[in-house]
Amino acid sequence: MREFDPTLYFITDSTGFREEEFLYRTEEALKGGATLLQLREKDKTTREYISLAQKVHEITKKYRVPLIIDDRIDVALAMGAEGVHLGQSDMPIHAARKILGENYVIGATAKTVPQATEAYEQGADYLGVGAIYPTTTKVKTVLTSTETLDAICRAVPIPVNAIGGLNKNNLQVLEGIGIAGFCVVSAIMKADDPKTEASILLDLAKKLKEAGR
Ligand code: TZP
Ligand code: MG
Repeated sequence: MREFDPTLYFITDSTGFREEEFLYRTEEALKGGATLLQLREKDKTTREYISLAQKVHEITKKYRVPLIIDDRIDVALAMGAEGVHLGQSDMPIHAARKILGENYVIGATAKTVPQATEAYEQGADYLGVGAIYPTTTKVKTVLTSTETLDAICRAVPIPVNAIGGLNKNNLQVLEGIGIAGFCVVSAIMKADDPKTEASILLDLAKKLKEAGR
């Protein structure tokens, strides 16, 4: 399996940014210490998605951070990303694993313990669980309680990341839960200074992981 560190998982959203600004912010997040990066595009054509992914990949390679592509196995294969992230409406994990083989990171969204154990049994490498808080990022999701997050962490042996509305001021609810890290979109994407924000969040993520052991 490919190595990855889910401690501070930055998920991008290019909505509202010129490409240059988007790529700059993405690089700043990596400079600040984001340990894993997901390109998440919902409105791009396949060609646009691949083109942007190639540009982002040039950046992530410099920082030796794996690039995960949201939803699209074909895009990941076409441009040589390190992995994909699949939700409950995307390709089943076992089918994705069959196509991609062992050398790709495959992440899954899970909102319940049965979804989590199913994704694990089908070969997922990590889980994203949430939304912990309401989010301003465009997504079809429901809230997941921290009790469910805790139960999922106990139910599967793979890394579990919290996601949804998280920022440096509201992470206390994750204390004592055995997460491997957390995911943020807007906390970094929309920060005045994405690099500093990422470094603050990385520090907090490390402390949370330590406390959740
Ligand atoms: N899945 C559950 S919540 C979410 C996704 C993709 C969006 C999280 O975005 P933000 O801005 O960190 O709340
Ligand atoms: Mg999806």
